[in-house]
Order: sequence, then C-alpha cells, then structure tokens
Amino acid sequence: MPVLDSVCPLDCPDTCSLSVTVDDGRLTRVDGSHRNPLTDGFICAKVRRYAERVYSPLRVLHPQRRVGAKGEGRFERIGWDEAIALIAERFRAVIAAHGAEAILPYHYGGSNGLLGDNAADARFFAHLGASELLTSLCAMPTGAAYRALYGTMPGVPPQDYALARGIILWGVNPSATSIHLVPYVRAAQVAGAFVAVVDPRRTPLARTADLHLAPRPGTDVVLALAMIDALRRRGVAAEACANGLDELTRAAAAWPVARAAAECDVPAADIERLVEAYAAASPAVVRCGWGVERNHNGGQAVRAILALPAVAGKFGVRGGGVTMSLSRAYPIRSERLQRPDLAPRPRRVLNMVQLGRLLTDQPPTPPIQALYVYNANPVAMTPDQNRILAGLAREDLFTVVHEQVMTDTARFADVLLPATTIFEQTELHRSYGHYVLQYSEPVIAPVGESLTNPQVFARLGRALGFTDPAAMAEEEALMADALDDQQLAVVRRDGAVTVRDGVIQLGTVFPSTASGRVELCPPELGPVDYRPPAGTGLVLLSPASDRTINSIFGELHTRPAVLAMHPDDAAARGLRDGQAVRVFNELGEVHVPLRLSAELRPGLVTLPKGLWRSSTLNGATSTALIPDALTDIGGGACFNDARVEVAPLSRREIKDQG
Ligand SMILES: Nc1nc2c(c(=O)[nH]1)N[C@H]1C(S)=C(S)[C@@H](COP(=O)(O)OP(=O)(O)OC[C@H]3O[C@@H](n4cnc5c(=O)[nH]c(N)nc54)[C@H](O)[C@@H]3O)O[C@H]1N2
Ligand SMILES: Nc1nc2c(c(=O)[nH]1)N[C@H]1C(S)=C(S)[C@@H](COP(=O)(O)OP(=O)(O)OC[C@H]3O[C@@H](n4cnc5c(=O)[nH]c(N)nc54)[C@H](O)[C@@H]3O)O[C@H]1N2
Ligand code: SF4
Ligand SMILES: [Mo]
Repeated sequence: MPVLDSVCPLDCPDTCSLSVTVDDGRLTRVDGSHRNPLTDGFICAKVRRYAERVYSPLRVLHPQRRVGAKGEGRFERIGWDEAIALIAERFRAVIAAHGAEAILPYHYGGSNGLLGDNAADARFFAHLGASELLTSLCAMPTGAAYRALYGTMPGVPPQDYALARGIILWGVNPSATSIHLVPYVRAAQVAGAFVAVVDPRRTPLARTADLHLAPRPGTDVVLALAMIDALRRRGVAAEACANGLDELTRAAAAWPVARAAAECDVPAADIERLVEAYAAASPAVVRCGWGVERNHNGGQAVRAILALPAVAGKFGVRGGGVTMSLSRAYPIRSERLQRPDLAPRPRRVLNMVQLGRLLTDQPPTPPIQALYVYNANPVAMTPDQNRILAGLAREDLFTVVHEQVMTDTARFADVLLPATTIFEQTELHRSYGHYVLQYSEPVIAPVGESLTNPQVFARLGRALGFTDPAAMAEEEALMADALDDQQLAVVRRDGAVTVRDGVIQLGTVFPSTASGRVELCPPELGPVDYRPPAGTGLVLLSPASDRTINSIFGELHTRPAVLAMHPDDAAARGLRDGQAVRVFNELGEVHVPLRLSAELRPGLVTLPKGLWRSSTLNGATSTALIPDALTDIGGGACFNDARVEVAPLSRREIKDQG
C-alpha cells in the first residue's frame, strides 16, 4: 500500500508533516512523518481520525441548491455549471441593484495553506470590487501589538525552549493547542528551568509548573505592568536598543505589586517570585498565547507582556526573548500573491466579528445582499450566534457556502459547493509555530465533485466575464507568485525546508520597525491603558479543546459538551455535578450538563470552543453568549469577556428537548 507525504493544514501552530496510507485510491491511515524536524513523526489524536472526516456521511459531495427553508438543510443536487451560473446571475443582479460592495466574502482561513486563502479568493473579490473582510476572529490584537513593538522580527522557535532557564507560558495551553512545544518545556524543566504559567485555569502545564498565577481574566495588563515596575525598581538593565522605556516605566509605576495583586486577585508574593525568577534566569523566554487577547483589555495586555524581555534585558542569547506568531517571518511575496492592485477602486472593510449585526439590525450602506462563505464556519465560531442565525435566515440574502462537510453554517446556504480537503489538493504551508515551509500534493482524487478554492474562483471569474488571467489564477500560477523560483523548486523537491535557523533575537535577527529598535510605546497602540472588567455574573471562557480544532472534527463528537464550574460557585447556586443547566445572559442561552472542576478559579465557567450545535441540549453554543464587542487594539473578538448566569434546567425543559 502506498505511503505518501502530506501536511496538516489545520489552524494549529505545529503544521505537522504527515505520512498517509492510501489503499486502492482510498485514504486509510493518517500518521506523522519525519519531514518536519519539529513534529518528527508524532501527531495529535484528532488528525489520526482525519479519514473519518474525508469520508464522513456529512461530506458535501456535489453542488446543491436549497429546496427547503433557510437553515433547514434540504438541498437538491445540481451540476457545477448550473451552480456557477446561478451564483454569477445573482451576483450580477446584486451588483446592478446595490453595487459590488453589497457582496461580502466571509472567510478566516486558519485551516488553509497559502494557496487556499487570501490568494485566488483575494484576487477574485478585489477584481469584483466586493467588500473586504477584516479577518479579525483571532490574532488581531496579538499581531498588532507584536508588529508595533518588533515588526516582523522572528520569535524564539519551540526547539530553543529546551535551552531556556526560565519560561513563562502566558495565556497559552500547549498541552492542547501546540503539543510539540511541550517536550521542549519538559526538557528545560529537567535541566532545572523555572516554569511559570499565567492562566485563570489550572492547565496541564500549570499543574507541573514551579509557579501558577491565576489572575482574574482581563487583568493581565496590570500583572505585566507590575512586573515591569518591579523589574525597574530592582534596577534590572533593559535592552539598550528600546525606545519608549521611560514612558512605559511611568505607566507601570501606577501598579506597584501590592495594588496589582489586589486587582488581579493573585498573591503579591507570587508576583514577587515571578519577577525574581524571571530576572535571574538566562536564557528566559515568554510564550504569549491567544487566550489573553480575547477581552476588552486584550491588546494592552499583550503589548505589556511582549515588552517584558526588552525591559528585563532578555534578548541576545539563544532561547531568550519572546514567541508570538511566527508566520510573518516567512519569505512570502504577499502582494504578488494577493494582488490588491486588481481592485478597480478602494473598497470598504467590514469586521468579521460583527457579522450578526451587519446582516441584521445595523446594516452597512449598501446592505449585504450576497454572502460567500468559505474557509469559515460563522454559526459555530463567530460571536453573537443568535444574530448570525437571524441574518442567515433573511429571505433577501443570497448565501453561497463552499464547504467540506455539512456544517451548521452550510445548512443555511442557498447554493452549497463541495470543497476538497488537503488530501485532494496542492498546497504550500507556512506555520505560525515554527520555521518549516512545506509543500503537499494530492494523495487521493477529489472526493465527490469537490473543487479547490482557486478552481471555483476561476470558474466564477469566467462566468462573470473576467478577462485578466491574474484574477482567475489557479494553484501553479499562485505558487509561482508566492515564492521565488529557487525557493519554490527546493520546497517542491524536498517537501519541507527550514527558512530560519539560529534565531537569536537582537543577536541574529532584529526588529523591523521604522526605527530598527524595539518600540515599547509606539503611537499606533495608544497610551498604556487598563479598563477594569465590568459586568456581573460568572466570566465565561471558551478555550480550545483537544477534541476539535476550531469547529473541525466537532462532527465526530456526539456526546453533549459540558459546562465546567468551580464547586464553590455550584454550591452557591445549589447545583450538582452532572445535572443539566441553563447558561444564559441577555444574548442567549445554552443548555448543557454541568461538570464541577477545581481546576478553574471561582467566578469562572468554561464551555469548549468550536462546538457544533448538535453538541448541546438546545442547539446553541458558547458563541450564543458572546457579545460582538471589539478588543481595545486590532478590532478583535472578545470571546473570553462574556458574563453569564447558570441555573438548573427544569424537568420540563429537559423533557421538551428530548
Ligand atoms: N487542539 C486544538 N489546538 C488548537 C486549536 C483548537 O481549537 N484545538 N486552535 C488553534 C488556534 S486557532 C489558536 S488561535 C491557538 C490558540 O492557542 P491558545 O492560546 O493556547 O488557546 P486558548 O485556549 O485560546 O487560550 C489559552 C489559555 O488562555 C487562558 N485565558 C483565557 N482568558 C485569559 C486571560 O484573561 N488571561 C490569561 N492569562 N489567560 C487567559 C485560557 O484559560 C486558556 O487556557 O490554538 C490552536 N491550536
Ligand atoms: N467561543 C469561541 N469561539 C471562537 C474562539 C474562542 O476562543 N472561543 N476563537 C476563535 C479562533 S482562535 C479562531 S482561529 C476562529 C476560527 O473560526 P473559523 O475559521 O470560522 O473556524 P473553523 O472551524 O476552522 O472553520 C473553517 C471551515 O473551513 C472549512 N474548510 C477547510 N478547508 C477548506 C477549503 O480548502 N475550502 C473551503 N471552501 N473550506 C474549507 C472547514 O471545513 C471548516 O468548516 O474561531 C474563533 N471562535
Ligand atoms: S492539528 Fe496540530 S498537532 Fe495535530 S496534526 Fe495538525 S499540526 Fe499536528
Ligand atoms: Mo485562532
């Protein structure tokens, strides 16, 4: 049986190289390979089950047209030509009546390689003159803060964590979200490194860390400023090549340790210990995750956390410094790939976080009349689920969904198109957690009549009368634009190539800010700011789980999800472990069984990110409770800023839900 190479495209920092078995044209096994030296043969349990998704009974096999009510999920099979003609006809009508900006592409693309998102699609919608989407569901605040402080300076790669003598894991849970970092953290620990975890939950690494700080969610900026103040008071030498140190120091002076401890609700002695250990350790590295950014102080928190290594003088040694996303450190020719110049005129930009309000009570002008969803599952993943459902139910909205499986969003399509999986297409892969550029080819024929994203946009372009070949480019042409010839040849030959080696921040790599220095108080981030968390009730977090990656593989889990709650909070409400509860606020309600967990701070509850509607008792998931408010920096989503109450579900309600 042939064993072939592939690459995991999912929205995970690890981007593992895969070794897949194909039996008589059918994918039978997915395992790790050694091509990518970081992931080196081991992969997560989720992706071992990938074949179940490829051949899922939910797989979208053919183009289809809606025959039932919106959202009902009843479709009839049509041919590709008919589907493309239908879409072109409706797009033409929308353009004639409202202008091309009444068409909104909706995509995130976390689980896509370089060719599947923000490539052919970007060209197509630019040329059409459609609205542009701010892809802000994730990593906007962290990205904006990192860019402002450091530009595109490469971060510390996972392997170098083994060299560190001090590691701070801040709002990140690698045991679920980037499993290949964990062995390097463990190796450092064995060699005597001090490991601290800052997370309101006791994550697996928090359990074995030297120190676990569990701040009140949304107060991290205060904690980081207190560390900065304490480091300055100790006279720790900051990096010489940093601008804005005085301004940052002045802002931090408002947060002496005792005051910060009260605000964050952590012991002052723990902050002192963290400062002492961090100041003493070399190399010392901070891994900032994405949990921190998802609240109204998220951007400010990240900017303060990212400043720590500059304030404490931690650069200049291998394994010392900071890691955020690493994806900007790749030599990709983004403009050539995306071709923004194909747009006939400047286009408005709409924020994807606010899809619900944009489709319903706060429409832009012109209103959105056509929505093209690909590489995204907004019913499951975007804040304010109920408003999104109301928007998708609009009779006057024309919705196209290009999907691999019948997601909760796909059910609302007027025209549903079948998409290939990674095993059926050619892709180039960068990563946001390491520096290995990879290439993969199809290992099986397209399942059903599925097509890749570039293939569909090329067909649509032709149907709409496009004449510029650049606006209808498919994989080969896109690849040639994305990379220079030599790089492309090497990665196609070898499958994997390390694009950065020997990263030493401020040693071999440097900030690419305008000044070439670290900018601790760049004007684009505004003044250092903190707004105390407001609102009453329990804070709802919806962290990543090890069972799904965003909503992908959610279809494989049919048991109901649970709400986790601290035993004290349950006792205060007279709730018992295992009982069905109603989690609610002014936006909606979710019915799930309760699980008591001492791993959470009191005052917190959690629901997993990425649930399908079938995973709860009432068909609503965490996003039904999450407001579409924007973060302080970057216009990101406040997933971890919802306030909820929890009450028992009455017998009658349970019965009604079968
Ligand atoms: N298995 C799996 N892996 C994934 C994903 C997945 O869905 N499943 N998703 C992928 C994607 S898209 C991303 S962006 C990354 C995310 O990777 P991570 O950032 O590791 O994941 P999160 O679960 O969003 O957040 C991490 C931690 O932040 C904590 N947290 C929440 N609020 C706060 C706060 O205010 N302060 C602090 N200090 N901590 C807080 C949460 O308790 C959580 O443990 O993971 C990727 N990897
Ligand atoms: N409650 C809560 N929600 C969250 C978060 C949270 O912390 N809490 N965090 C969020 C984060 S970190 C992120 S990154 C976003 C992710 O939000 P989304 O990107 O909307 O989530 P995914 O589940 O990854 O959806 C991607 C979809 O694209 C489809 N797809 C994959 N490849 C292709 C392809 O080649 N072509 C086409 N046409 N389709 C394809 C997949 O089948 C999948 O259904 O969600 C955010 N949502
Ligand atoms: S989801 Fe992450 S850990 Fe799992 S196979 Fe893909 S890249 Fe590797
Ligand atoms: Mo994400």
